[in-house]
Amino acid sequence: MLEAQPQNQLTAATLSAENPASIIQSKYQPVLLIAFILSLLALSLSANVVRADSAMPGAKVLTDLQMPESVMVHADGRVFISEIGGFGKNGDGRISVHYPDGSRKILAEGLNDPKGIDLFNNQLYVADIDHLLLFDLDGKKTILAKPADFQDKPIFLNDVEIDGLGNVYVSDSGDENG
Ligand SMILES: [Ca+2]
Repeated sequence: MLEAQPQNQLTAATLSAENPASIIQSKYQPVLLIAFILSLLALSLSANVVRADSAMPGAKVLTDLQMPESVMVHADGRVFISEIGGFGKNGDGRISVHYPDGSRKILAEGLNDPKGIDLFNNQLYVADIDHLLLFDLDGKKTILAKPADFQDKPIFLNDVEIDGLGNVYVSDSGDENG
């Protein structure tokens, strides 16, 4: 039988009564944090987003992004991208929206270091360091979870995923020690 890794923690906190979904916090092992940092370094060297099928000639490349982190595509073709801006610099993060016709707009700005994003019921969930934010597709912001709402103080909220029931899962990579 496998024994649980002591550095892996899985905790849960319940959101407000209006939203019965739960937040699952998990802390990755340090090696994953290192891999994440390396991926950030790679992104900072090539700050754009390329469709995975970009091996095809004429593939579309999205540029002029400020340390892009996560990409989520709406069923109607809109592409949402979290942009960290300066890593560790607050207030310069944003969410941009890129339309199939090539136009773009900023859905949200003034964020800190937004990372994981997910779409559910036409709302965009955003993990921003120690807050879980929710934006409607017009950019109206709701704070879904602040630091005190988590069982363990969030340090480095990273990925976010919503299951089919509306439960919200968010990973916390922790500090340099995991
Ligand atoms: Ca930032």
